[in-house]
Amino acid sequence: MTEQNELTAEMPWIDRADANVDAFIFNYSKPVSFDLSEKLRFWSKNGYVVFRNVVPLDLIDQFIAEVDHLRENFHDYAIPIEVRGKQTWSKAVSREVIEGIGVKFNHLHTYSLHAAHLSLTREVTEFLQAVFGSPAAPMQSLTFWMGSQQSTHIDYPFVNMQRRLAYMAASWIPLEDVHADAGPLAYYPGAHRPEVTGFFDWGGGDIISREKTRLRNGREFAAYLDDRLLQAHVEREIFLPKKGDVLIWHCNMPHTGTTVRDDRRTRKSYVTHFTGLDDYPARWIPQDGKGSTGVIRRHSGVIMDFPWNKAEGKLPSWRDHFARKTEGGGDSGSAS
Ligand SMILES: O=C(O)CCC(=O)C(=O)O
Repeated sequence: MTEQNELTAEMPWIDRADANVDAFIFNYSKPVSFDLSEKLRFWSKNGYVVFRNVVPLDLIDQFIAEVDHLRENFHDYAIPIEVRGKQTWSKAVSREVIEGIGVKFNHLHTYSLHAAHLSLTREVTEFLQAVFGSPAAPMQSLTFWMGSQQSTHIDYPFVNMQRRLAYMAASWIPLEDVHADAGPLAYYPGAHRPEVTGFFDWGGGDIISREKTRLRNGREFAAYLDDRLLQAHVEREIFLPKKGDVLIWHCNMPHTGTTVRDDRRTRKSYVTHFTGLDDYPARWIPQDGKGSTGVIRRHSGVIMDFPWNKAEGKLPSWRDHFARKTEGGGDSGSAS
């Protein structure tokens, strides 16, 4: 069981009551390509930051082309997908499901080199390294074609493999300009503070949603959060980004996929859930010293392929990249 104090006892420095951004900046020596002081202050106050026009558009187009290929040939790949909250595999579903609402491709950062590079967007890895105190290390990713319409939630009850629970954050990258009728994401500025959200009890005082032991469900969680947000008078902000922008949110930031008012409109987007390398789940670290089918380092972040993934299941960009590395006599397990 995980109690409230496990979230609050070991928080990243910026979340602690004594956080001193000036002192941090004075002592910080890693390269940063933006005004880190301004972003850290904004993060501390609001629980999110946005970088505009930083994600290379050609990288997004390459990723979209690869997801198009996957959507066309989904039966050829055993890629994990989630359909309206249920985990399954691309091999196991029909075309109607793949093209419908409420579908997420999971973990494409370990199947597609383009996805991996999106996860390791420079501004994101630089910012998160400053927050976590160790290199940004993706643990999960989600790829959406349509608006998710997910009810209000916070990530850490579901994303809790990291060693210290509070060392988690997410990036959200639009793969196209987001239209107001396409079910944009919304979040609640300033609500990342535990005083605002409190702690939802999933059963017996546990703040984690565990499939086997939880006594409450996502609908109850959403109702709880909506009520807390109403009581605290926190208004939601609807995120209408342009392709090229990226949002990062705090592990305790409530967020929701708003209603899709026009289901002819796609809302292509790509989410990565991160921790810091110091908090990366130990059992996921490849034991052979090289990585099972690949390690990708870029812009100070690192992606380790899951030890259980199989090389045959990879999408073309990942396969080609690591094949080239092997042919070139380089390190087949590591790439930048
Ligand atoms: O993109 C969305 O609509 C929701 C994404 C989300 O809730 C998440 O990644 O935790």
